[in-house]
Amino acid sequence: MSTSDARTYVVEGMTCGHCRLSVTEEVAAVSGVEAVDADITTGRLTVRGEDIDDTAVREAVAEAGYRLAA
Ligand SMILES: [Cu+2]
Repeated sequence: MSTSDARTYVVEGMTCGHCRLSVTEEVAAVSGVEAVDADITTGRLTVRGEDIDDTAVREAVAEAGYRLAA
């Protein structure tokens, strides 16, 4: 059985398509992640996958140069 689900985060500091691409690429590399969508207008980051680790997502966003809103 798949335990795939979707989680939503808010990323601070994304202002353009390059920001969006950087965050998307880093988060897509997190274990278990199947799909990532980032909206630069709202900062909303939607991550779909199995057993997603919030800490790993946070670290991936930081790796891209941004941070999650508290
Ligand atoms: Cu940018």
